Amino acid sequence: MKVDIISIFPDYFAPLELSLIGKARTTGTLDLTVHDLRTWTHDVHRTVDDSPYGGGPGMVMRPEPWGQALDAVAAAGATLVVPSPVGKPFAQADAHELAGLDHLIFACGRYEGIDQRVIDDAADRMPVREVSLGDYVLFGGEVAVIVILEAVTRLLPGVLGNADSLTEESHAAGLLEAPVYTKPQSWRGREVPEVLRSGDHGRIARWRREQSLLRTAARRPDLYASYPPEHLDKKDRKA
Ligand code: 6GU
Repeated sequence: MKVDIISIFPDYFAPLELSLIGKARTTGTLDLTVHDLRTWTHDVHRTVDDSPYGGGPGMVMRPEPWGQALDAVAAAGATLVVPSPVGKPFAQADAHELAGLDHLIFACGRYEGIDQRVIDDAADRMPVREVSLGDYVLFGGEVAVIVILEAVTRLLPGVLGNADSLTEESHAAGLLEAPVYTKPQSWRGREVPEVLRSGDHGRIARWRREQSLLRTAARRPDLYASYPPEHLDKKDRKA
């Protein structure tokens, strides 16, 4: 997958050299380029912002550098992703959709956002997705891009060593995971649940399923309520 990120803070993306995203880049699974938006400014101050039409606080990103940046980076088949608190909430289903695309361009807004005409103009040429991470406001899209890229990269073929991880995840889709434990068996007087040490794979699967349902009902009543009833089996209802 090809990814281009455009930002006025390219240094924000240093962590994308690390860990599994770094490895995906080394192996060629992820072809990632970070661009400095100021490359496409032409004044001595390399200005990217100006005051908003209509008045109000803060500054708005000017359209000219963004237009040139997107002209330079966009190729046929690219999808533009614009992180923004006014976007559609980003969820695992969106991560799966993005992971199926060949070329993503991330446009990182700062200040009060990017001049709307940039998004409208891009939408004439390519699919555009404005996405939000949740109901709070960040300084800019940079951290959101790191979050989205992490969610997408782990879904690319070959990135997760253990293919079972994704299979299990899709089986548990829409529910929170059960608690997990490792050695030692006893720690600060707390024991690992007996069932997990039983070696009885049927019992273990049933216990995890029950814990998932209990956790989801208690912590995420919204998710629990929208869980498709046909995904509940007879044993779930008993539990
Ligand atoms: Cl994606 N961007 C910004 N700037 N703020 C946010 C956000 C994104 N999601 C929640 N708040």
